[in-house]
Amino acid sequence: MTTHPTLYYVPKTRATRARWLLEELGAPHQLVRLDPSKGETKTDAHTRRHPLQHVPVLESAEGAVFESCAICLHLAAGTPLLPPDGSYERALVYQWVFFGVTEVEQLLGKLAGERRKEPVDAGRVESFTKKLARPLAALDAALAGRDWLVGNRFTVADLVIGALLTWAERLELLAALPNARAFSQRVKARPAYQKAMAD
Ligand SMILES: N[C@@H](CCC(=O)N[C@@H](CS)C(=O)NCC(=O)O)C(=O)O
Repeated sequence: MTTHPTLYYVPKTRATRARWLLEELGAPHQLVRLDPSKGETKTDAHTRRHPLQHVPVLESAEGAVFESCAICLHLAAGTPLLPPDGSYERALVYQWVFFGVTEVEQLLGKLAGERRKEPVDAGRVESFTKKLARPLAALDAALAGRDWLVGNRFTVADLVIGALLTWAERLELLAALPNARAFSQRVKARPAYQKAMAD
């Protein structure tokens, strides 16, 4: 009997990337939704899957893999969502994935955290907003005159950056960035994105 990989996830977190990618691929899989408020990410079983007790984790017969972008790049290998190994386009996919998680994601997380605090520290909010301006403008420029970031078809780069730019849009950071805004609309129109976000 073939066992399909299992994705352990929490809705509307970084696990959504892997959840969304599985929907894009139409790949057979099982989903296990964990509820952190019930301690379900802190169990011994989940700690064996992820040493930091985080999601997502993809588990297959060979073992568990964590880190959302590693899971996405692994699942996309050999599909149109990831250009051929060694190609320039593959390098550009890596470029945007790492750009997303190192230059954008950390700051978005800090800004979102600051905005949730009471009272809000306006100085810190402004500082994170300012730091985000350059990487977000760089993405806006990269998207000028094109629908997708690499090779003008949807790839893992668009999925990772799409998850971040839709988040940036919810934080109202795209007002002056029309290409990024239009990209965010294209991303949100994808049925696989909608399915992954509907949990
Ligand atoms: N760099 C990791 C981040 C994983 C992470 O921080 N996951 C958070 C959700 S965004 C989590 O598991 N939270 C649940 C918990 O802490 O119980 C990735 O991209 O997979």
